[in-house]
Amino acid sequence: MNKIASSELILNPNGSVYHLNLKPENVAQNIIFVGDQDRVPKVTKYFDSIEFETQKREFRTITGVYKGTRMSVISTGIGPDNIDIVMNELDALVNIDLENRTVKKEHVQLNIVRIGTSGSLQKHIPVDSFVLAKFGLGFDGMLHSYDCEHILEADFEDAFIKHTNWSPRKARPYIVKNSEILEKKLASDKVFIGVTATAVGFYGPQGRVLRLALQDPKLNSKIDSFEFNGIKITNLEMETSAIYGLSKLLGHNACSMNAIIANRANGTFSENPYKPVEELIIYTLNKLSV
Ligand code: R1P
Repeated sequence: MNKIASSELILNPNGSVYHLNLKPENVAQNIIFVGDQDRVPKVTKYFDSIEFETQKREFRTITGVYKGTRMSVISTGIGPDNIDIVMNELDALVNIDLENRTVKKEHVQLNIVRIGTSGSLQKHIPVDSFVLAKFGLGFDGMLHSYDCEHILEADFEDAFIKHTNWSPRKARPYIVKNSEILEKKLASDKVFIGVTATAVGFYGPQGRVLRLALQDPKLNSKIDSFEFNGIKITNLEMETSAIYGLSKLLGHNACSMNAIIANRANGTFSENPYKPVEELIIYTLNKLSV
């Protein structure tokens, strides 16, 4: 078996993985990702018991038990570049023997659910509602660093590229499906099911203009009007496509839930953005523990 060099899989002196600061025994099989490190205790305050807590940079983890289910809540910070770190290190914790630096024979499959915040792109999806992503649509290009074509929805991508006249100077948009098992657990009539687009920045990459002109000022309205087999793009944030792509490649289940705090189509922002996030936390925890 090939050993993974210490320059490739970096461990801290106590044997924990480099950025997440975690050892294998510190993580549960059920994982909740949040963006904001301060959102981690907002989830775990509902836990019956807490067994472990750590933080390094923006990566904060609390592991405990909610209604009999062991869960780890991990903050990913902002953006797909961070997701690359979190997903690879998390997978290493369960699927690589860190002492021998070899891939384990038995594959462990994680269940990963994001509880995030996002902007709606459709007028009919209002602020304070929830969106579950059936697909992640990545504008970030991160996934293209991996051998990934076999997991992508090529026809869907081609139609999107054609509809938006996507600039070849930007990374090719990629589309990855969620885990149907997790979607079944998390869906209800309280949740819009849609396509979550993931941008690689907050301002220009999401069509926001402060002082800089955009490469394509009409991009957001082209995204709004795009439809493929009756499916529309519902919302925009900065992590879902990267989570879906790496989860699929690494053999994990993933589903992304977002509280809509802004509506980009009608220019509204939630009067109290903490409220839908709190409600989404409670909703998701209860669905996951059934
Ligand atoms: C931008 O403000 C951040 O908020 C959204 C975006 O995806 C990005 O991470 O999600 P979180 O609230 O989960 O961080």
